[in-house]
Amino acid sequence: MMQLFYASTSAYVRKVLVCAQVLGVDEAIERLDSAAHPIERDERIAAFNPLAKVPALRTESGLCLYDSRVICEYLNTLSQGPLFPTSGEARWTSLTRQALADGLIDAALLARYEFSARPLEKQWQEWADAQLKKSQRR
Ligand SMILES: N[C@@H](CCC(=O)N[C@@H](CS)C(=O)NCC(=O)O)C(=O)O
Repeated sequence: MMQLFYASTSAYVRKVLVCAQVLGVDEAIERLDSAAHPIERDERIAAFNPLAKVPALRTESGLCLYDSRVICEYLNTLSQGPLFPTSGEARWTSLTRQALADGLIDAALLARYEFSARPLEKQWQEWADAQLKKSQRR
């Protein structure tokens, strides 16, 4: 059984789990509880990933993989799936699409942290608005 440090609020974790479901390997992933936070380090995750971020996956052979990009490619390889073609333009297109998805999540997360992780006097509305606009632009 693979083990995944999991958080229901993490869009990166959701991306990994959507890939796992599409690839038919989600049943082989045990979800481990965690409390990733940019200030309060969760040592349970840090034992897998020195950045202490989720998602982090331990494979059946004991390899610790992060971040979500690496995990998604790994799952794809496991099931010889169609999500990441191994060569040619199709590969670069799929990796670029993933970079776009990650960029949208990065922007949304920065906006969220601005208000959930920073003390009130350090919050910057313009910064959060600019991040959120990234996820609304075409
Ligand atoms: N590039 C990473 C980003 C992961 C990430 O930032 N995860 C957040 C949760 S959504 C986290 O663990 N934050 C804790 C921290 O910043 O230390 C990925 O794609 O997996």
